[in-house]
Amino acid sequence: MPSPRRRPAKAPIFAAAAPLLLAAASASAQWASLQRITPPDSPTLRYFVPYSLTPDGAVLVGVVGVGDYESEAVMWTAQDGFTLLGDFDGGNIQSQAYAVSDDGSIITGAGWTGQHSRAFRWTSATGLAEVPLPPQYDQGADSFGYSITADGSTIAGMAGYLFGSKTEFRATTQESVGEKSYTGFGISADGAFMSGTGPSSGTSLAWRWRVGDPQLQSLDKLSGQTSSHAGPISRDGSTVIGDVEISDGHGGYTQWGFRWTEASGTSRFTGFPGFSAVTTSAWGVNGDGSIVVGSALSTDPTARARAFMWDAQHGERDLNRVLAEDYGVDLGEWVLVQAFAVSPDGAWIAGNAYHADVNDRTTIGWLAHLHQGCRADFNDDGETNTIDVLAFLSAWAAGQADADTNADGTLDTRDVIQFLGLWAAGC
Ligand SMILES: [Ca+2]
Ligand SMILES: [Ca+2]
Repeated sequence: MPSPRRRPAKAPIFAAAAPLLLAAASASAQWASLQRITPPDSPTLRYFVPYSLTPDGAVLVGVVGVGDYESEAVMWTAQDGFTLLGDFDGGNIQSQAYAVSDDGSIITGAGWTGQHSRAFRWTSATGLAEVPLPPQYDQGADSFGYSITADGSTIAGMAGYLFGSKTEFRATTQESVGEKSYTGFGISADGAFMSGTGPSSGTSLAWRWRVGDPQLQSLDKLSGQTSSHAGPISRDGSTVIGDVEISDGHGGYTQWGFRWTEASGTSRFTGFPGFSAVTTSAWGVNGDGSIVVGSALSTDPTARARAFMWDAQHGERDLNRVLAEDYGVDLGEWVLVQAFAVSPDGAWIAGNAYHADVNDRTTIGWLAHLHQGCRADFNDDGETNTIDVLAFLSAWAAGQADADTNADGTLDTRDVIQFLGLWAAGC
C-alpha cells in the first residue's frame, strides 16, 4: 500500500476533515469505493478541484477556493487531508496545481505574481519555486506548468507573451527550453513526446511532437473542424486528447472532446445513450490511451453535466451509472459532473461532483477506486491471503474509502470485522 507522503516544511497542514466516505458493501466480484472530499471550513476552503493524481491514487493535486475570492494550489492525501502549496509574492493568491510526479514529491502548476502567471515546481524541501522562463523571454512573459514526467525531472507546458510569441516549454532544474510554437500541454512519462497546439492562435491545430524532431506531427482533422487544442498525452506517448471545434454551418461551432492515436486518427466524444450532449470535454487519459475520462454537458439546461469514461469496448459511458450499476456504489445525493484524471492502470479516477439538487451549489471533489476482483482480494492480485488483510488494515489506518466495508461513511472496527468475515469466506 502507499507509504505516507512527505509533509511540506513550510506550508500549513490541515488535519483531514472528518472522513466522508461512500463505498460499496457488495461482496460480489468487481467493486469500487468512492471517497467524497470536502475542504475544511477553517480556514474557509470552499471547493476542491482535483486535476491530477499519482498512479497509486495516494496523492491528488489541484486547487481549492480560499475565502470568497482567492484560489490556491493544493495537495490532498486520505491520511493528511489538504496541504496548501502557497503562491508567489504579489497580488491575490491565484495558484493551481496541475500535475504531480509518480511518487507525489514534485508538483507543478501555475502561480500568480500579481502581474504574471508563472510555472512553479513544488517540493516539500523548497516549497513553491518559480520555474525559469526559456531564455528568449523577458519578465513580461507568462508560463504555465501543465504536466510532468514520471520521475518529476521535467516540467512541461507553455511560455510566452499574452499578446505575442509563445512556445511549448520543458524545464529541468538545470535549464528551461522552448522551441515549438504555439503552446504545449502534455508530456509522456519518459519525456520523449509532447502534446500541444499551433502554429498560431488563428489556426489552432493540435499536435504531437517527438521531442527533438524538426517537425511537429499535426493531428488529423475531422470533417467541419475549425480548430483543435491538445490536452494531455498518454504516458506512453501514443494518445493525445483535447478539444475540437466543429462548424455548425451557421457561423458558429460546437466543441467536443477528442482522442487521437496514430493508428486510429482523431475521433470525438459525442455523448452516450439516454443523454443528449451539447458539448463534451476530454480531461484525462490513462497510461496507454485505452481509457479517457471527461465531462458531457446535456442539451437540457436544467440537467446536471455527467462525468464520462470511454474505452474501446464500451464506448462512452456515464460514470455515475458505471459506478452505481456495475460496481454497486451508492452515489447518494451526489452527481459526478467532471472526471479530470485517471491513473495509468485505469483503477483510480478523480473529479468533481455537484449536489443532485440543482439549487444546491455545493461542489465537492471525489476519488473513485475501481477493483476488478472481489473485496476479499483487497490488493487485486487475484489471490486471497494474509497480504490482503495487511493491505486492508493499512488502508483502514490511512483513512481510505476502500476500507469502509459497510459503506456507512465512517471507518471503525465494524469495517474491520466485516472485512475479516468476507476474507474468511473467500472470493
Ligand atoms: Ca490479494
Ligand atoms: Ca464504515
